[in-house]
Amino acid sequence: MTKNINLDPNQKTALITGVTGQDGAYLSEFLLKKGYVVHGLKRRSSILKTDRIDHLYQDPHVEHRNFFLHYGDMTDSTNLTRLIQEIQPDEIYNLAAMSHVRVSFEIPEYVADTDGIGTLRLLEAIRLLGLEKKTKIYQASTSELYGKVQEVPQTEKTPFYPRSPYGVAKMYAYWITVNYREAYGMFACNGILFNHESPLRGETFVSRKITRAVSRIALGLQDKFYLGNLDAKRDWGHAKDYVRMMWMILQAEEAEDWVIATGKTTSVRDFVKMSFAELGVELEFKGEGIHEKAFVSNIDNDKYDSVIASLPKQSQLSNNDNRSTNNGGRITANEQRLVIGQEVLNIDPKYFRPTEVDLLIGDASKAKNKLGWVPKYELADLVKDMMQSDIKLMQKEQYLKDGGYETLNYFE
Ligand code: NDP
Ligand code: GDR
Repeated sequence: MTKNINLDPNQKTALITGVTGQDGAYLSEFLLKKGYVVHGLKRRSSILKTDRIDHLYQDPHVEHRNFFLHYGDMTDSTNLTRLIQEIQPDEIYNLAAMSHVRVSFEIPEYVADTDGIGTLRLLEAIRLLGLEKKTKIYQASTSELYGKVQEVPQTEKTPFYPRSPYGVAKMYAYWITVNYREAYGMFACNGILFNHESPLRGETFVSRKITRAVSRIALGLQDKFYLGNLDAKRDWGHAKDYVRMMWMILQAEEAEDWVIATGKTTSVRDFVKMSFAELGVELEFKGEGIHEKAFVSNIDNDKYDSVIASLPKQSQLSNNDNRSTNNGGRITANEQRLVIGQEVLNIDPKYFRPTEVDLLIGDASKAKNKLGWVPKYELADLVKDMMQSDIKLMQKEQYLKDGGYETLNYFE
């Protein structure tokens, strides 16, 4: 039995599934600042995977806590029902999901169970426990529902055409949420959120994959990197803006479904260019299709130096780094800098998807007019935030290497 629940009857209580994910971490911070008691559902894993929320962690032996973690899984209805019974939440934010679109083609049945039926399990638990009038629920719906888009831009009324097992599972979750609202009068809402990123974004989503790789290349830790479809266009926002909207959706007068988007779309290729531009580096793209490559075409040395100013003086090359040096395998800060003509990006078809979503751009007029949705971050701010964070992270890696410790990289 969980202790210290609802110490203050005026305090609101929230349950966040997917608390260890990007959005779960930002939402936890946001709700704690608002004075909520926050309960998070985390999966058992063989190593600790709580990096994103470690700064919020509270020692279970301390009294008067306001942040609790519980073991659980979206595939286990007895666990979900018991936790909801114990916690009696005012608000549930269902963020848990296998959220990687490409991976959903590999494990479609698991995705249907977690992302689709998992949502039903939560809704049923609320109903079985007689909490329909007490507990509001937010469902993390997605622009992937639009898939092969039937209209540009996409609104709450645009028909769905999902293009992946992930999108199809989320479509079930979307409609079962609407159905429970209509059938049982529950305050159940879908936030149809377009792509949102941050320094906490998972490393294998394209934005973070790019900012990590560009930072590593700039620091001489890696020569180049590989992507799939550079032509795909996404409506990218900052996760901090989007978790605020999740909360606002549950504070609205009526339970409804909402599109949350910036209304601007950008290609993956341009996201790459913007990330390099943060270092004062311009790229030229040559070739077509799987033969397309990107090369350094210009470097603004002042800008480059200002970003990389705190570089350590020397860095040791790893065994598989084939950049040439003239001092016996060690490179100086000067030699680490990128050179004009350097090939930094190739295409690897393994990152293509069997069915792709080519273009997403959302129209969030309803949220703007009725909820006062005003995002604080532009795409340029987002890219800057992510690049600054990843440069710092990779500098840590460089210090480790310089100290003689082994560092590994994953190319997913
Ligand atoms: P992440 O992938 O970063 O986080 C997903 C979370 O779900 C993690 O905490 C993960 O746990 C947890 N989880 C996965 N499977 C299960 C399971 N079977 N049982 C319990 N927990 C599980 O996603 P985001 O934070 O980016 O996204 C949050 C939600 O919003 C997701 O539902 C996603 O589909 C949706 N969404 C995201 C958008 C985006 O652009 N970020 C846009 C629109 C919708 P673990 O850490 O153990 O893996
Ligand atoms: P997405 O995000 O599929 O939109 O789903 P992702 O960043 O994975 O892909 C965006 C686009 O980039 C293209 N791409 C690559 N993608 C990845 N991951 N890796 C690559 O190497 C690569 N090269 C090109 C993709 O083909 C795609 O077109 C995200 C997730 O957060 C979902 O959970 C969420 O619902 C949607 O956003 C909205």
